[in-house]
Amino acid sequence: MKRRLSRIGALTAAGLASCILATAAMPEMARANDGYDLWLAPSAAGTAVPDVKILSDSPTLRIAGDELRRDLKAPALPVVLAKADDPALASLRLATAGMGTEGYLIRPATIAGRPSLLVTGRTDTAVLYGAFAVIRAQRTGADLAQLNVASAPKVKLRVLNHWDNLDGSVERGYAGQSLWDWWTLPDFKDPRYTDYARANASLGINGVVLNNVNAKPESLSAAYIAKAAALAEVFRPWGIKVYLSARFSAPIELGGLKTADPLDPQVAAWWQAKSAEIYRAIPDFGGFLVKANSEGQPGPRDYHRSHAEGANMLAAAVAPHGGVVMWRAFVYAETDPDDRAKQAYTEFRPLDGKFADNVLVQVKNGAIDFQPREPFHPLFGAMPRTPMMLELQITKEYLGFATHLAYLGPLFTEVLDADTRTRGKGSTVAKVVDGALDGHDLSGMAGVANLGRDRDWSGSTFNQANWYAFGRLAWNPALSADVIAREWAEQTFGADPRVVDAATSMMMESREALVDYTGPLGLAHLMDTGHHYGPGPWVDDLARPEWNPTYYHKADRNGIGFDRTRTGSNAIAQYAPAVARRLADPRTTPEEQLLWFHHLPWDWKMHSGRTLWEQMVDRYDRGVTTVERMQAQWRDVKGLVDEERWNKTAVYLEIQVKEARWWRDASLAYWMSVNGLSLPAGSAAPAHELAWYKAQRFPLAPGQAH
Ligand code: GCW
Repeated sequence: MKRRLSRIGALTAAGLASCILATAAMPEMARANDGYDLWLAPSAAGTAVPDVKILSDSPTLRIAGDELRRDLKAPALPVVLAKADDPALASLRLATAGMGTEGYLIRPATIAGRPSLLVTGRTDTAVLYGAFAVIRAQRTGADLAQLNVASAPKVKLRVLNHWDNLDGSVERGYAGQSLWDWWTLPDFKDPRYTDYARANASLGINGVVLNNVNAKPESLSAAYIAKAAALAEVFRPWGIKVYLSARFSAPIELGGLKTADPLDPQVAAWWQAKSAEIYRAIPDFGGFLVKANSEGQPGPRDYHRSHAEGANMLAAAVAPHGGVVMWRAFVYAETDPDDRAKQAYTEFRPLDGKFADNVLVQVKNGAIDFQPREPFHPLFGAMPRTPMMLELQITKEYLGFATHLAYLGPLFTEVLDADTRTRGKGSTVAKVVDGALDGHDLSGMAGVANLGRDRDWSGSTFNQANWYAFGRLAWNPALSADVIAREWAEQTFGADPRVVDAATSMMMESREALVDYTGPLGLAHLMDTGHHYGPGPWVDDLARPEWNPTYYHKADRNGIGFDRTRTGSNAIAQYAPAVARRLADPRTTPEEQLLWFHHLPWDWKMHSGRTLWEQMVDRYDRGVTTVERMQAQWRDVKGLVDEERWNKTAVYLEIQVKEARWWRDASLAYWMSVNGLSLPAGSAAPAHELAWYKAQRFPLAPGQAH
């Protein structure tokens, strides 16, 4: 049964109906559920096949129809799927102007004399998105007969970045091997590729970068282009474009040229020919993602050319075919003694206005690297003439891998809602990213995928919510994290309010708990080397200064924190004056970012009246108790969630409780060794000596190159 459900994309309608009937006969919770079907698991209650009509035929509309037939409990009204320019809709005089090419409209309408629920949009893909919106509405309790929704995506490119290597490993991946079986492609198209596309389309994700930004030149070879083309073919009817990460030195490695200098005509010609070759195989190829001059990757700086010169050369190669270049701003160098948090801004800001029209600069949410909490990146709002693409990390490299429950909705919305103040109040990162603030048509959001071949795709049920939240926010950055959490929980676990309430509440506290037990009050980058999993605030011996946790916390006997004000690195000057003014003073800096911006004495008085040290300890303790509470909430829903998913989650929560204590204890043992203070009354001593924590090693932890 499990297998049949999971391969549902390949089933015929008749097979489906019998499958659903058989399922419906069993008590809901007795069914094993390995999570493969994500938030799209067929609802058991649907017995009668709904009346769904497709007015014009296309592979995408057929898919949309199948999805509705599969999922809908027969609604009171027949559902009609049609493109907005279908002659049958002419008398409705639909207002399609604001829909763009991907927006949908769902509303009751009389079509061919029959009262119906109309799902329409200007393109097939828009109608498909509408069909998924109907399914979502039903699963979250809406009355379909009353449905009247118009929705268009705010962000144009809604893209997953796979850090998948050609050997099947995934950099920072914690859900098994890569989904792409490069070896058997292009011949074998695993049905799972279709299921993957379906899940993405249900969220409106419309692009996929197939390979790691630490790219191998071979990914652009003829053999791999053919493999990428096979995936593109599977994804196309789901409205998904394929992109590739490009290695900047590929003209040397693949093309046999002596240089990859972007101003060398032979180099430009090589990329033009390569792009033409790709477009012959993949006519709707999206374009290139590039990590250049970052962490050892080659780039234009190797030839004393700017990032703009590098990006524009590639942009010219894909422009005739309608492609884009997503050029990452994640750059920092050990040769630059300046604060790492400042380096990307220093390098990129002067290039504003110099990028070609089809280039987006892709910027991580914060200036360091996907930490559990970072202030928003100062580049947002600082390059008004350049489309700024937001890069979020869905995979939890620094947030407990697959095992810790950390719902990232609040992290994502925290950055989207942050006010850059670059054009006065309300200049939020969301408005920079969706192009509204500075008037860009081209806009994008990228999420580093948390996907692999684990049956549940993401390594845990709750990690699926992070994929879900990314997709929903890329469609509409104004959605709130808790609305998304609830909506996901309802579709994933069913409508029982006890389960939905528990799951939503656990999710909404989880990220803050993780911040508390790993690095409260603005501390960051305290993890151990290589694997980035457990604590290592003591690490101070790595080759590059800015790889050491001690570089970030600067703790000594007198105090802790990174002074980024005028007396320190003055990184705050990279923010708009209104923001910088607030951050200049520790009293007006948000306490959760305090030690990111300030170096303060251990006895600094916090707003609570506690000393900084007391407050830190309190936060570590709060982190642990919150996870214990999450565990108790999950225990309360035992028997209300299928056993398979309940058990795995319960065990993962046990791991998380154990490891939250480990993080807390190791961190406190280290801070005490530095500041010579003791723990406030009532706070338990660490379970081990500091030396024990320092001795822990995890050379084989997943997600690293071995
Ligand atoms: O977060 C760091 C990771 C690297 C990653 C890099 C990047 C793909 O530790 O594994 O490389 O960022 O974003 O380029």
